[in-house]
Amino acid sequence: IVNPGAARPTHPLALAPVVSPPSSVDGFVKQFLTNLNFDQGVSLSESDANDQYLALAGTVRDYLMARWLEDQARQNEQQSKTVCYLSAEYLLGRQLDNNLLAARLTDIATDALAQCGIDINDLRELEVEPGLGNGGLGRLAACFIDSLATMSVPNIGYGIRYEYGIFRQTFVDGEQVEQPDAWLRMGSPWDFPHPEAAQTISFGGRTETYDDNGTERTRWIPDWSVLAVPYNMMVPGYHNGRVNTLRLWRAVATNAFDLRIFNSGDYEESVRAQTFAENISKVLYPEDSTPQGKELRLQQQYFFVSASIRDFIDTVLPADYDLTKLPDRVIFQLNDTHPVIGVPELMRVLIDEKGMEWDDAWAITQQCFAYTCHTLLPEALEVWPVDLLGRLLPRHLEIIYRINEEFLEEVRERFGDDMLRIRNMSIIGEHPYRSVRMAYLATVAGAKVNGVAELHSQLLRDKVLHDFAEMYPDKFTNVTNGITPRRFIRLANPSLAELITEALGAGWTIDLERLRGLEALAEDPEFRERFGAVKAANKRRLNEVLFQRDGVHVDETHMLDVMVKRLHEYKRQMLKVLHIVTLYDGIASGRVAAADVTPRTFIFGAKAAPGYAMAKRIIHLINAVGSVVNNDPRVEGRLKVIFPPNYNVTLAEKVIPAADLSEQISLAGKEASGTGNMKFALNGALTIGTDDGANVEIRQLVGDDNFFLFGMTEPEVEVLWAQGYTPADFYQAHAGLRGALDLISSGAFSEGDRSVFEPVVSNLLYDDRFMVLADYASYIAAQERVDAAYADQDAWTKSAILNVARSGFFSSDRSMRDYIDRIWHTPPVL
Ligand code: F58
Repeated sequence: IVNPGAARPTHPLALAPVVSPPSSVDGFVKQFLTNLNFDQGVSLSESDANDQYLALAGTVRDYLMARWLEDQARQNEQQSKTVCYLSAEYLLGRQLDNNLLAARLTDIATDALAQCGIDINDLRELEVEPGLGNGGLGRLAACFIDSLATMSVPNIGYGIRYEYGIFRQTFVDGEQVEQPDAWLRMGSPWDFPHPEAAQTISFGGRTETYDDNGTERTRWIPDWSVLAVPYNMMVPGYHNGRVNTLRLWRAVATNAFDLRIFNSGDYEESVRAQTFAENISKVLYPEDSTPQGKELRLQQQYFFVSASIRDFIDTVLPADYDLTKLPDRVIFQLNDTHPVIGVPELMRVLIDEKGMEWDDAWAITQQCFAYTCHTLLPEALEVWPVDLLGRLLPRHLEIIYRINEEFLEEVRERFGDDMLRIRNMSIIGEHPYRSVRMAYLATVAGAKVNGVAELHSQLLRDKVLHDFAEMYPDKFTNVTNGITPRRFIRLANPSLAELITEALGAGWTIDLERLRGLEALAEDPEFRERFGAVKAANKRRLNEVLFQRDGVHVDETHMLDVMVKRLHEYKRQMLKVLHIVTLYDGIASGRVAAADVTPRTFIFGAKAAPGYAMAKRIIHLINAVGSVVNNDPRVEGRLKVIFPPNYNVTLAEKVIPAADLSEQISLAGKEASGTGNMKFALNGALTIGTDDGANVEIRQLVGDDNFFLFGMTEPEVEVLWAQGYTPADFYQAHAGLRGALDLISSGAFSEGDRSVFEPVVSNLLYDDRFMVLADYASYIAAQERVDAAYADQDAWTKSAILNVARSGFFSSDRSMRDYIDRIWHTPPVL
C-alpha cells in the first residue's frame, strides 16, 4: 500500500515503475513456471493441480500488479473522492476466470498452459469460491465493485475476511445438513495480507470525562482489543487497465497467548484470549432476512467498520489532511444496517480523537454516510439491545443517545409535542426492550437513503420510514439494483456473448443498453434459430455439470423451470411445490393424460438459514416430492424435479443460462428487488412473476407479452389483510389446491407418515403469512399460459430475445451511474 506518510525510497531503481510481464504466450509460460518454482516450490513435472492453480493465479496477479499500484498512486495524487463501500458481505464467486477476462488474458493463459501440458479447465474446477455472503445483498456488493472498477471510479470495498463463508449444504435423506466452508484450506492466492497496516479495535470498558485546557472532554477506556489485519484483493476493471481494492479484515489476537499461564501448564487457558479474539472473523452468520441480535455479530460489525473508517482516515488520506473537508474525499455507503455503527464511530474519532466540536463533527458525519435499505420485512430491521451495545461500546451508546436527543428536538420543533410521533421516530425503541433501531440511526445520519427498486423505495417512503420521509423528503431516493454483465453474461454464457458480439459488436459488455439492437433481430428467423441453439447448448452443458456433480440428468427437450434463491417463506417456494404437486396429482390420478402435459424439469437451488425450521421443512418437502415424482413411471418423461445441493455463484453461472422459465413469485410488497430476476431475463429466460420488487420494472421494459404476471398487487395484499385473511377459504374454493395439500397431508411424499409435513400444511391452512393459498389459482392459471406459449417454440424464442434486448437497464454499471448522480458525486478518475 502506498502510504503517503511513509518515507520515500531513495534508491534510483526503487523509483522505476513496476512492469507487467509481456502479454504473450511465451511471457506467460515463463512467469507461470517462475511462480511454480519460486512460489510453490515445485518443478512442473512434480507439481500437482493445486500447485498449478496457485501458480496460475499468481501469474494473473503479476499481470495486474503494475496497474494496481499505479491506480493507488493516481488516486492519491489526484485527491479523488473515493466510494468506501461498507458491507459485511461480498459474495464474490470464483476469481480466476473473472480476472483473466478483465485482463484480456484468457486466450494467452489457455495456450500457455497447454504448452505446459495442462488443461486450464482442470484448474478452473479447483477454485473454491469465496462465499463471503448469504445471497442477494452480498452478491450485489460484488457486482457493484466490479462496475466501479470498470468505470474507473475510485472505490475501496471494505468488509470481513471470514475464515468460513456461507455453509456448504448437503442433503441427508432429503434434509439439509450444513458443513463448514473451509474455503482457505488450499491456499488463498488472490489476497495480500498487510499486517503492518493493522488497526487496533477496542471493546468494552467505560468512559470518563476529563478537563482539556478548560473544555470538558470524554474518553473511552476500553478493556479489551483485537487487531484487524487487512487483506487486499484486486478488483480489476474490464479491459480498462484499472484495478481497485477490496480490503477485508481479519481478526488477530493482540497477544497470541499468555506465556505465564502456558508455562504453568494450562494450555487451554493460555490461548483462551486468542481464540476469543479470532472468533470475530471466524464465520459468516448464515441468517438471511432475519438477523439475530447476537453479541458476536455486533462485534463483527464494529470490528470491520471501525477498522475501515480509521484505515481510510489514517492511511489512505495524507497525514496532515484537514478533516473538515472529509466529505470531499469520501462517501461511506452503508450496505444495509450492518455497518451503521460506523456513524457513532466516525463521531467518536472526530470528537474524542481529533478534538472536533460536536456540531462540526455531526455536520461532517451527515455528509459522509449514505444508507441503502434492502428489505421490507419489519422483523428484518436490525435492532441492538441498549444493554448489549452499552456493554460492548459504551462511548458509542452515549453518542447515539445524544444524536437521538438532538434529533427528537428537531422533530418537536417541526411537528410540536406529538408524543406518538416522537415515540415512533425515536432511534431508541422501548418495546419489547430498550434498543437502538439501526435503520433509524442510518436514516437520521445519512445524506441519502435509498431503496433498491422503484416499488421498494416507494414503500420505504410510504410505510417503513414514512415519518422520516415526511421530515426529510429530499433524503429519499431510489437506485434500482443491477448485475454485472461481465460475470453473468460474458463468463456465464459465452455462447450467447459470442452471438451478441457477432450481431452488435463488442461494446455491449460495458454499455448494456446496446442490447436494444437485438430487438430487430428477434424478427429474423435465422437469428432465432441460432439463439435457440445457444439455449439448447446451455442445457447440455448444465446436464454435464449436474451429472458430474450429482449424478442427475437434465433432459434438454424439457422446459427448464427454475427457482433459485435463498429459501424463505416470503419468496414462496411453497407455491412452486403446490404447482408441481398439482401437475403430478393430475397425471397420477388419471384426470389428466400425461401426453397433454408439457414436459418440464423443475430446478431448485436454495439454502435455508440453519435455525429456520420452516424453511428446512420446505427443503425436505421439495426433495421428498422430487423423489416420488422422479420415480413414478406414470409421469416419466413429463415431470422431473432436480434440487442440486449447495447452490452458489458457481452453480448459478451454469443454471441461469440454461433456464427457460424464471420463477420470481414472492408475495407482492415483500421482495425488495431481487437480482436473480435480472440475471434470468438477460440470459433469455421468460419470467413468471408477481408485481414485486424489480419484477415491476422488468415487466415494464420487456412488455406484458413477454412476461407472465400473476397474483395480487401490493395494495390488494393490504386490502385482503385488512379484511382478515382466511387461507382455509381458498383451500375450500379450489379443488386443485385441495388435492395438492391433501396429497401432501396423506403422507404420499413421506412413506405414509402423515406427521412429517403436517407443520407445513397446517402453517398454510391456518396462518399463511405470505398468502400462498390466496395466489394459488392465479399462479396455476399463469402456468397454463406458460404452457400454451411454450408450445410455439419460435414465438417463445422471440420473446426470449426481446427479454435480452430490453433488459440492458439492469446492468450494475447503470446502478453505479445512478448512485454517482444521485448520492455519491464521485467522478471517474481518468
Ligand atoms: C436482499 N437482501 C433482498 N439480505 O432480499 C433482495 O430483494 C435484494 O435484491 C438484495 O438484497 C439486493 O438488494 C438480502 O440478501 C440479506 O441477505 C441479509 C443478510 C444479513 C442478515 C439480514 C439479511
